[in-house]
Amino acid sequence: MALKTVPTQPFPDQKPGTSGLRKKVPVFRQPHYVENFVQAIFDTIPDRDGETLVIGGDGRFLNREVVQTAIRIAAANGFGRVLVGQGGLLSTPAASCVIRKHGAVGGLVLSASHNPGGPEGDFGIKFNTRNGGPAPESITAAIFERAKAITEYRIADGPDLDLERLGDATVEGMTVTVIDPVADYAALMRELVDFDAIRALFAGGFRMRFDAMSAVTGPYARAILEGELGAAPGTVVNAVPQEDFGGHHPDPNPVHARELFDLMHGPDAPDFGAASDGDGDRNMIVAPGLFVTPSDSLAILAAHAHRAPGYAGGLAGIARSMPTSRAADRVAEKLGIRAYETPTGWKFFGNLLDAGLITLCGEESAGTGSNHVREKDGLWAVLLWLNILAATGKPAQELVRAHWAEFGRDYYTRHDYEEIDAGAANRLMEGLRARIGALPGTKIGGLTVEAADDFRYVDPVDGSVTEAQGVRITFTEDARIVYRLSGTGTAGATLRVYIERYEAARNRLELPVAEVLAPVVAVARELADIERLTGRAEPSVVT
Ligand code: VG1
Ligand code: CO
Repeated sequence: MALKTVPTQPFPDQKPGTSGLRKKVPVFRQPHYVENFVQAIFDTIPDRDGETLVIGGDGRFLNREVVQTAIRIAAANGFGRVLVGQGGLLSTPAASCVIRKHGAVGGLVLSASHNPGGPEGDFGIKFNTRNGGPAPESITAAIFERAKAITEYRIADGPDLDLERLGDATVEGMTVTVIDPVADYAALMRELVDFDAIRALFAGGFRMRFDAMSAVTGPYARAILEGELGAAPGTVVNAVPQEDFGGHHPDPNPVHARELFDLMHGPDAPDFGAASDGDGDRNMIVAPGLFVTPSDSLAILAAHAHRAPGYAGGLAGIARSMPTSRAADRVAEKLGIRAYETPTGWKFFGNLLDAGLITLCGEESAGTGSNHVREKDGLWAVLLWLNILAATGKPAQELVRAHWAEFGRDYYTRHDYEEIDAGAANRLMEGLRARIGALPGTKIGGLTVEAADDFRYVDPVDGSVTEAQGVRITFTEDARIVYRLSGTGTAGATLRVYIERYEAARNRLELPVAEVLAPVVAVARELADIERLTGRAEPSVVT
């Protein structure tokens, strides 16, 4: 084996988005593409000498190959040790946990999350820093700058490492330790939630279905739910990670987790249904006959978190991404703690968590998390739900209804217009931005605009400013519309339109979502002139 320096030319498109660099697999398979980006990441870690690096991914196509490449580049860049999940697997929250527990300088998480996999699907590389969280904007910008200027990378030569055998190996003087991907994570869960109470719940006949969507959470959910907590064998379905997720989008929402959704709405519904995404950081919660919106789930977890040992001391504060409904704010108000509103993407929660300003946070896109790691955590959310169900003795659907009765209900839907022309998408957003000043006070489709702005975030911890994070329009009728462009897509542009309306009257808590939101949806389409500008009469996905 030897170390070598390989001359290379930069790729202009290695700009990390909402969550890492995401591209189609054939893009990543171009010669030097992965090597350039990994070297660019390492170049932004000046203090890496002798340090530990964590590597793992969600098991999708290219995962193993890129793990091997990343280990070789790490060995040529001065790292002292690499911790890699067995088989190259680590869920995103588990990677965060391992980075923190072992004092690593950072980690590479190989995933395109909820995007489809396989040879023609998507691949992604995320970089997490010492606190276990996604690299903040300042670092992702530095990585992009570096990638645009790169002229060479350093790499070790040699055979592939056996990723199946647990334990140590050496690559050019660097130790590589293959670890059980589940062990550290499971140990952390035991500290946070009451495993005995959940065990008693399952022993009492509680039935659950967890759909791992053929993605990385399968082994975690099997080991913890079925192995430790005594859920019936077969509780976890689609539990074996597959390189193409069985051909599906591993996105836990009512559209892509249809089977679970239908089961939970059928006559044989178990007591609780849940699913997670490609890399295990998202969760979907479904009660019998009742889909729990991620925004509501965050609020309900916040209201009841004190019932779990990890949160018995109460919450410091709660944060939600801007497009997430305001349900969590209502809970924060009742608890007398602060609510923060951040741009979309988990990286914006890191400073708030590190500074101890918040304990829980979440996003409308099915992400919920806490200060236990610095990523959203799908299985953790499910375990906290189970802990709360065990502690209250109430069925999930009852808990949700009690929550609405106390706080009112935030009816919510998201319309995605996927793979639209990027130029058209930008024109649409620019058109909205241009009208922001004139909108307040105008009446459209029976609603009156109260305020309109383009969300600008000033980080309360370090003062950094992030501009243009989405156009939000609130109406005096307690409704809100948010428009923003996705930062995780890999083809064209995706317009996301977030639509919500708050109802507090007792007789308005159980209405069909589509009916309550229909007037707001109509206004959302008209205001942005969606059909004329994008050529789409209907969204491609409604969740
Ligand atoms: C989407 C979601 C966002 C989430 C991000 C990463 O981003 O809207 O809430 O943080 O995906 O999630 P965008 O820019 O496409 O709207 V995951 O599970 O990909 O790591
Ligand atoms: Co994800």
